[in-house]
Parts: sequence; C-alpha cells; structure tokens
Amino acid sequence: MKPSELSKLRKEMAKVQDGKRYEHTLGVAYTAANLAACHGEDVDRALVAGLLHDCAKCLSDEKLLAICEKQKLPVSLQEEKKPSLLHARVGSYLARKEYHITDPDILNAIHNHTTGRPGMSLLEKIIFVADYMEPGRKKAPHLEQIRRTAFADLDRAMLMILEDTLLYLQDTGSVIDETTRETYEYYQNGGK
Ligand code: DGI
Ligand code: FE
Ligand code: FE
Repeated sequence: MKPSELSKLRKEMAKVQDGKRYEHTLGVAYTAANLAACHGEDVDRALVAGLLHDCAKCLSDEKLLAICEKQKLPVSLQEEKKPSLLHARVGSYLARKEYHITDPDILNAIHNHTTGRPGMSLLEKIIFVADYMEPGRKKAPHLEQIRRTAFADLDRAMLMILEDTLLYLQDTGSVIDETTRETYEYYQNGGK
C-alpha cells in the first residue's frame, strides 16, 4: 500500500464524515495499526480497514435501507428495527464499490465491526477491538483494563467488550442483534 493511497482514503473519509466521526476514524486506524504490529497482522491492512470501517456511518437510516434494497443486501428483523446497524454491511459494500478494496479480509472486518461474528479473523478482531478502545472513546466502562488486555490477549479483550456491550444494550432496552449474542457465546466458550 502506497502512502499516497492511504492519504487518499483519509481525505475521502474527511469528506463523508463530520469532524467528530473523522477523529474517531483516525483513532481506530492508528489503534488498529498498533494492535496489528503487536499481534502480527499487516499494519497497512489494519490502517485501511480502520479508515474505512465507518465509511457508511454518516448515511441516514433511509439511505442505508435504500442501498440495501437496491443492491439486494440482506436486512434482518433487528436491522429493520434499528437500521443504523446496517452501516457495517453497507460500509463493506461501499468499500468495495466506491473505494475499490478487494481484500476479502478487509471487507469482512468492515462488515463485522459492530456485532462481531463467531470465528473472526485476526484483522476482524483488531478492528472490532480498536473501534471500542480508540483514544477518543471516553465513556465505556473498563476502558483502561480493556486497552491493556487488548495487547496481551485479544480474545479476552473481545469477550470483555462483548460482555459490556450486551449489558449496556440490555440496560438501555436496545434492539440486540442475534449475531452480537452469538459472538459473545462463541468467545465465552474460548473461541470454539
Ligand atoms: O459506529 P461506531 O459508533 O463507531 O461503533 P459500532 O459500529 O460498534 O456501533 C455503535 C453501537 O452499536 C454501539 O453503541 C454498540 C452497538 N451495538 C453493537 N451490537 C449491537 C449494537 N446496538 C444494537 N442496538 N444492537 C446490537 O446488537
Ligand atoms: Fe461503526
Ligand atoms: Fe467506529
């Protein structure tokens, strides 16, 4: 990956995201790059996936649903109730169509960054964890512990994040995607 390609993606994200979201995007990209260096993943792939993971985040619910309909992307019952969950799947679609990403692992990392999935690849886990712990995130519980754990034991960090996310969603009475639950159960069983 040439530095100019990364710089181009950064500029594209600055165009489609508001200031706060763009700050988050950079935080995720750089956190993912550090996790990649630590865990033996390619740093450039982590940067690209981090930069693009929320490329569809600033689209309205209507627009997300319209893209899914037009492109025949599946929409679950939970996603119908909470279309913002679709920013991950639509983001993966846009990464391929608009930003010309062909690496399936990068596309999967974008697709699965919100709910996770059982049996995630190293890159998918890195993006999932980086999304939660980047320096701009301030409010989540156990952040310090999760940030430390992420460099020592990525699967353990996954479990901590999934547990806190599910508790938060339960407490706030939010729609819970089936995949989020399945991912939690999978990592609770030691990733098997
Ligand atoms: O896009 P971000 O804000 O950076 O982060 P994200 O893609 O993880 O999505 C944001 C929210 O998604 C976060 O508050 C946790 C939440 N989330 C994860 N799984 C589920 C979920 N929200 C709902 N309603 N249901 C889920 O299953
Ligand atoms: Fe997101
Ligand atoms: Fe994000």
